Amino acid sequence: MNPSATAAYPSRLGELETVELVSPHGRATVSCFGATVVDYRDSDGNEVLWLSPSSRLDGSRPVRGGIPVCWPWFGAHPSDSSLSAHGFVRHMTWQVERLSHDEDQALAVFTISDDETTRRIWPHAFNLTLTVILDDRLHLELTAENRSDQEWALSEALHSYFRVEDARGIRVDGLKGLTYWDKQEGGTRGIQSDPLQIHPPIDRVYFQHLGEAVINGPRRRIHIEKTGSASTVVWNPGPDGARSFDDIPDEAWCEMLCVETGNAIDNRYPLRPGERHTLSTTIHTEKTTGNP
Ligand code: TA6
Repeated sequence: MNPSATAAYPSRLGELETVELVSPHGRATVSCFGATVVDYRDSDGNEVLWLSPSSRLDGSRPVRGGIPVCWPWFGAHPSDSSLSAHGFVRHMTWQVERLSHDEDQALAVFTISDDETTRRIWPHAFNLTLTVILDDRLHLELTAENRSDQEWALSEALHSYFRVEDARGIRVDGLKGLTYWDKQEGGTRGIQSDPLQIHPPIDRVYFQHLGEAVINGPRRRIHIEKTGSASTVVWNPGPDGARSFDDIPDEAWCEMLCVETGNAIDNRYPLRPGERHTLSTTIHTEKTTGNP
């Protein structure tokens, strides 16, 4: 257990500049490239997030793993297939605006706003802030501000990759009864009749999910709470899918599960000039004994 909290910058992971947050209950590392949390460990030093061993760590590509920020669109761009999936801010370097800590909590604020490069991709004035707070939990708050004179339609996600012992057969609680859009099944829709049991591959967007999701592992539960989010995305590429990603080792697919906090497809929402919206997630682990 760390004596007290600290927030240090810059440190490095590969070629990426990072911020190190330490609290008495754990530690977290955030890359300025993409404002991506690349590591989060609980008080016993156990990894909560999964980072691909073959992720690029040189800014040439978004980080594969951790919590990439998908904004201002989730998935494929709604009308322009030449634009990259999941928006552009995970491909860019954010500013470190503020670091602070007290006895128990460490905090870092990252910002990115429009410039010539972003306006070539997306012709709008905006400001985006990611606040990362580490105390006995990890909290992320993504606040978007519409600084333009037009209304936008937004979709987004905090695309969290969780480390699991084995994704096969793991149960995710909180999604029962919800309607989902199934990318794996060509965009068909279904209703989650029972608690979700993971049988990779899976790639679904659950709609109108406003509450907590819980990943039940053999030795721990991972709790994912949220606000400002109506969608939860569940993804694991499975063995065949993993082979199509050159930054995911062939056998690594079973040690990760994405349970993402966002607003996507049916939950896309308008942001009017001058308006702000905050999407947040809070993650903590709970040790369990015996069968999940
Ligand atoms: O969030 C799930 C998903 O949209 C999957 O369809 C899969 O493409 C994954 O994201 C990874 O996307 P990326 O653009 O990071 O390769």
